[in-house]
Amino acid sequence: MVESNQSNRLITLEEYIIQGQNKFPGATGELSQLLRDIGLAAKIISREVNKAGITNILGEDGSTNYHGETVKKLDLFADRQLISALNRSDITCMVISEENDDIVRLDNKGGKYIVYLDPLDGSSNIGVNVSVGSIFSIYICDAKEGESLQVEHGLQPGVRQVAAGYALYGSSTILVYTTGMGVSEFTLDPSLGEFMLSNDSIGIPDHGTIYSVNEGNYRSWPEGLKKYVKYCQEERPEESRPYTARYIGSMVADVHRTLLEGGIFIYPDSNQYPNGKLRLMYECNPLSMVTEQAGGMAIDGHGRIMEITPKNIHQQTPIYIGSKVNVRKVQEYLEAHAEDPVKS
Ligand code: FBP
Repeated sequence: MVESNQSNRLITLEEYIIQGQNKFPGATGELSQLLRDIGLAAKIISREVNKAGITNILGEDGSTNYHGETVKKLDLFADRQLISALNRSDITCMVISEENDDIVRLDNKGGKYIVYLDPLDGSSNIGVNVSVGSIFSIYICDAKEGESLQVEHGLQPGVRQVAAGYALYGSSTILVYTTGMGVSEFTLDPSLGEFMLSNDSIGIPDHGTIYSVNEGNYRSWPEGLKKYVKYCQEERPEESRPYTARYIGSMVADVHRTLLEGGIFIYPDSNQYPNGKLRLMYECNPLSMVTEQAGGMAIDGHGRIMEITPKNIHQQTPIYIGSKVNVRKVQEYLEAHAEDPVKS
């Protein structure tokens, strides 16, 4: 918990955003407003998630998304809440969301920002009361005055994000974001309905003893990854090995734990997912920006996630994200065994 050093009282998200804005005399306040809009939507989604078992919002909607995955009712509820919150203030011109095959042009044609959304990450965990989250990634729209908005305006590499973050609906609801100057965390106080600053500078340990990957796909992993997981499991007490395995199955929750405790989260390419499962623009880029801003690393097995030039708004990528020492180690194994055929 972080108290304001003047009055040792808790700081709200609103106050913190305005304090941040005041550091930049030229700031227009638009990005601040956008972060507030997302904060409001996260509160509404949190309220629904917390009582999902007693309202008719669990279960499937009957439709499928761009990836052929069954869409949950809560996915669509979260999508609607976030898009309507972003439509409230005329600063966002376009939204790209996991739940919409195509770009969503908002009423604010002249809006300055493009927002990518994974409205509810970890859908497979919704019905079993395990943490889920909402992920966002914000870019400047470089469309010229009067130019009609196209997909291409959204196809910007992760390094061009101006802000990114997530809400995590777990034992408590938190909002974590970066605008490129470190990572801040806010915890929702339901009694006040306010996000209060709980950590104003998240820093990931350089090395961690937790590895997080769905070992169910082990047989068709790259050989280098198989060897890395064997390395994690070897008895070397002097090097704190074997590591511990943790896998929640909600990327937001697995990456948040990795930010706080160190280690690595991995979703590799495999026979089932030749390009990886997770989505570059609304899962991997935003969580990579947060992780890098916290002092960590995020690669696709070869290079930096945020330097990938996107070709499709829904494209997937393998991801290895977390503490620098752990990510560099797995990269060594992947490069050393890059030519090895997969022995499935
Ligand atoms: P969505 O729920 O937004 O589709 O996200 C995909 C996801 O649930 C990630 O949160 C998670 O890391 C991964 O898929 C789990 O996949 P698997 O069940 O194959 O391990």
